[in-house]
Amino acid sequence: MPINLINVSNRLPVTVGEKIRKSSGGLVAALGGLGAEEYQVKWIGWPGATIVDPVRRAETEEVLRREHGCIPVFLSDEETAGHYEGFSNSSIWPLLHYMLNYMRYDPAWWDHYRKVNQRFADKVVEVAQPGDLIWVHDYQLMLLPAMLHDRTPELKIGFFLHTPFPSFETFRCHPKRRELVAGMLGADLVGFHTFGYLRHFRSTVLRLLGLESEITRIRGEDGHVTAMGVFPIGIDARKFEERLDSPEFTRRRDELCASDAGRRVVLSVERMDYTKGILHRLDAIEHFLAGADDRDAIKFIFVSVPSREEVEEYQDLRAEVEARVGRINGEYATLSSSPIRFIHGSVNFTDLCALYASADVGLVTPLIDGMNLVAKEYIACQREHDGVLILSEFAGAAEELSNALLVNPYDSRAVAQTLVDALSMTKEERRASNQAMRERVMRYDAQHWARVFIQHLIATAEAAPFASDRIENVVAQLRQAAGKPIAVFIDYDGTLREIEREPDAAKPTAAIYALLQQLSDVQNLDVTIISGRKSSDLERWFSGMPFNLVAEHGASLRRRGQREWADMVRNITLNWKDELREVLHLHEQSTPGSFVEEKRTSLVWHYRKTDPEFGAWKAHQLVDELGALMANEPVTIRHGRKIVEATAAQISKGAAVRRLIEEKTYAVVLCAGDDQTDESMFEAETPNLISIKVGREPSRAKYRLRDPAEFRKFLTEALLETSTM
Ligand code: GDG
Repeated sequence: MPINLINVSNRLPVTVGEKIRKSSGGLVAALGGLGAEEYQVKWIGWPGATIVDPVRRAETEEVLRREHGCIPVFLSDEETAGHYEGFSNSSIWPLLHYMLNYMRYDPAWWDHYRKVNQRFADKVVEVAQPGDLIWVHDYQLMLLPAMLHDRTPELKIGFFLHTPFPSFETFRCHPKRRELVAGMLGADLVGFHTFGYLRHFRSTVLRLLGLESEITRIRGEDGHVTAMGVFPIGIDARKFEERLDSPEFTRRRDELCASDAGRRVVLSVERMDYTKGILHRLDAIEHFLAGADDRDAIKFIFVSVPSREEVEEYQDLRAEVEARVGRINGEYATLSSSPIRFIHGSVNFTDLCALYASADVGLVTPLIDGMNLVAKEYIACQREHDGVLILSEFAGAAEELSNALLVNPYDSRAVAQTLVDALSMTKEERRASNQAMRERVMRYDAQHWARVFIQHLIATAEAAPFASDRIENVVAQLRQAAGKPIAVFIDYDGTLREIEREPDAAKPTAAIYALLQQLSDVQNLDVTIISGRKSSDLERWFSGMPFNLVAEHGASLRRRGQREWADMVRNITLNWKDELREVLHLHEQSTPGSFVEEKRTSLVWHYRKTDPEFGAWKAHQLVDELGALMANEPVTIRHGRKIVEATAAQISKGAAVRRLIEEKTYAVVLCAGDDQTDESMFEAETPNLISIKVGREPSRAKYRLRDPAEFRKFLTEALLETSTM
């Protein structure tokens, strides 16, 4: 059975005009080459034209679906202006490329961006069937993964960013920085071209959202795991190879060689974009020409494909580039030639191959570039002629094409000198450096890239099942027990109440008090609030309630109706605390913002307010240190949410539950919790146990609810309603 893949990108791989035209490009090639027996690919995206008439829309939609496997998201002119030209290309594109001087922001663009992402989400939800894979592309759709995940958590969602991801210091400048990264985290897998971008993303997520991560995994507050990976995109190698074999290629290449006979040709191909370093390159060319003995011996060819012409910065760039080219040509032209042949337009694919193949030097000097396919394509076309690639070290491709002559594009004199060096390399030198690069470029092509990404997406952990579809079982079990004693153990933070950044802020809300009040009215229900908090917190919030209170993960108990707290475990050994306290205080001193909290049976080092990266690193260090130090002591060391906690090993919530349920015969024992410390409750060996995990982390619990809100709803429905029967 083929796997259904829904590919979601801003643009469909076709453009609707008078006729429907297929577009080419890396993505189309990558997915086109996947093989129909393996994958059934559908596309969702904007069709490239505004169609207002509903009849024409319906007709176009039908043709696109039937003949091209494409599902259009129709947008109005206003929407594309706000979403694409505005927010995508004038706000996030410069941000992601470190070009804050070009970054603009308009709240109306943001509204359009959100709305258009929402429109895409509607379409995906409408089209997707259970088991489909969803692959979302690029910076125009950064909110889409979270929108989809919130609506349909069982969908497998991949997100690939084709641009760089900048450092936190840059990313933090955007007014919607948090929303954008949170949007990406809705995906099950997020892919980047290089490890550098992945590293920046992790550090940004940590600093903006406070979420610590492993190198390839981030777990959100709700337990959802986003895997991350490095997937350098490749070119459509087969298409290049085939064209290089064709007679029309040979003819065009020979024509080009003949027209520039006696000259060395230096080629640059790119979209007209300020990230591509065109003006800096013109500086380098001026330096080169100023020092050149024979200006007729060299020709620079620029293919500058018109791009984003609605955006002001692009219009300005074009004007400036054209003026500079004019000036250089005026200054350095001879009677027989002028140095730069500038094409503001695109060339057909055969001509592109012929240009690549005949150019002595490929001069690819973006100031920054996610990958840069032109560099790889130039190498692919060096099958017979051994040209030299000069490549910016700031292109993602530089990591793979390390045999190229790597340059800093901002250093125009050095680029000019590298050009001199390139032109004086021997054939053997050129061959030797190109061979390994060409093998790599041809092997790790676009299809390989897509296949690897999809395999990783399939391999991401299965989405955890939710109890909501099995809740009837619990309700039925409770119904059967109606009238008989039921024990209910409820963890507080993250289970009954949402987690807050500041623990003191997580006070019970009026709705929670109302719910607890209702629970306390239910006959035969023994409720215990069981928490890692200190007894004083529990007393402050729940002293008026007819519940048992268990504090410090099961260390002490205040029975319903009593005022005194009692130890739940006899003979707790606590003499390890002195040594441990000292270590924690040393850590507190060396980690600004951290502090030590002392509970009766445990010690906790909190690092929520530290520099997040430094704090996380120190926490790992502390866990290792304490593990070694306390190896022979009855102490459990736990790395929790922004805390490292050492607790007397005899104490656990599970032990507390066991003790309380021994005292009476219960028809049902219901335990609910959200974190690692609650797992011991789920192991209680009682045949009538109902264990409920709140959140998405792996758990031994039999049932699962998404978040505290869902848990409260469950309590209302399951306990209150069954009790009134
Ligand atoms: C983004 C990221 C990342 C160009 N001129 C002609 C022409 N082209 C084709 C090239 C190449 C493509 O356009 C340009 O791709 P790049 O990768 O160089 O750059 P972006 O357009 O900025 O792409 C980039 C990429 O996404 C993929 O993830 O590498 O970093 O910015 O394929 O061949 N094709 C034809 N005539 C032209 O005149 N036929």
